[in-house]
Amino acid sequence: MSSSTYTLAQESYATHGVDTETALKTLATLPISLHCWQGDDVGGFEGGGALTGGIQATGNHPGKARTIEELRADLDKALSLIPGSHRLNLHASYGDFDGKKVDRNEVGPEHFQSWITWCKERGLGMDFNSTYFSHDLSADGFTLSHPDKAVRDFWIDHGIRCREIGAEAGRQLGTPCITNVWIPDGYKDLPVDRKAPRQRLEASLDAIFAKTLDPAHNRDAVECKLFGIGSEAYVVGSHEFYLGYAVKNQVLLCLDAGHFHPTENLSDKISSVLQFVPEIILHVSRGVRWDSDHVVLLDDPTRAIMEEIIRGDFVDRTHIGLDFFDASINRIAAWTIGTRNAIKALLLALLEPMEKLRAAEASGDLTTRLALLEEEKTLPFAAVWDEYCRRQNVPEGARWLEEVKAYERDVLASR
Ligand code: RNT
Ligand code: ZN
Repeated sequence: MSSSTYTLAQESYATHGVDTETALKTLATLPISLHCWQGDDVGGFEGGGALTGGIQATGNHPGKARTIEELRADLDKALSLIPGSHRLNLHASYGDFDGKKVDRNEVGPEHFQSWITWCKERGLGMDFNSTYFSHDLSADGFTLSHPDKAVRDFWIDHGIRCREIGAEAGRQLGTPCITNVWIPDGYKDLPVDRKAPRQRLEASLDAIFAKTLDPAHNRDAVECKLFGIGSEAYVVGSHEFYLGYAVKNQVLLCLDAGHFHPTENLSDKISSVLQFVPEIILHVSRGVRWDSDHVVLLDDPTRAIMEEIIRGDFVDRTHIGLDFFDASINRIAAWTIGTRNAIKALLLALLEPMEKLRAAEASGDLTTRLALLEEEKTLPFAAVWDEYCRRQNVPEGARWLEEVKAYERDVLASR
């Protein structure tokens, strides 16, 4: 769509009291943390085996990144199609290990220096995740809550080292690294002792977080979950567990859109949680019947999440990350579709006629509130989105797809 179409759209929004220029300016300041693991089906570079921990990347689309160079090239391609300045979200299993065996309790900033430099060259911030799955010592389904102290200690060491990596990345990049803890711990079938693993998990987390790090460099997050494949009956790190832990210790809570009962919405949780924890991180994702990590759509749940962040003025306390992994389609397209959709949802939220909506609600005019919420859905959003893409020098509309197809032909096909 042309710039003159944008001018018409601008006028149309203005009649609703919305300034599209302000929306575009704000949008450009909101980073999304792109998860490295969409690029290789959560494989990582340890040369290891299968993905475990109750998460699954299904599909077999050709061209999966097999090396750090390939993953970086693919990320560069995706980033060139996504408007705005963003962040890279790394997992500890994605270190630059140079073909050597580096166990999880041995990872350090040196294994991530080339990633930090890569981010710096591109003006990206970095976020980090400790990797508590796809490992011999997580094979029986327990890590930080394991009954065997030796196993727990191994994973505690991993957690401590990951925070140090995060802090070093944050220091060098000049923006805090959010280091997230998600563990797969749980039982497929009914436990008789739900208490002891949770007590052990709390003690393990306390040990990991014992050292105070500068929040300008590293901030800690814990990710709650309802169930996983193989942990249907009991998840040690449940919602209540981590909410309690985050409130008590004032660490960040990570809310993943696929981690709740299918009839629950993440969006409703944001304002409750932020009343009691300092900040949150989001894993914007899409569960289809289960925590299936489908590519993010521009759907109502995603829109509602972004609306909450904007309406609640939570931008400064919310770190938006993505968490999906689809191996059945072009992986770069998956990144591009999901990230562009998250950004579109943010833009839609920024384009709401908030003054009018607030006034209607405050005066008890709930008729007007509903009417305006429905009317905003058919405002000329596409023209504003295309204008944003143009200003950010990325393809408008579906033109990015041609570039992905060309990359598939020229690069991915020969892998
Ligand atoms: C698993 C969690 C977790 C993982 C990533 C790979 O259910 O959502 O965030 O998806 O760490
Ligand atoms: Zn997640």
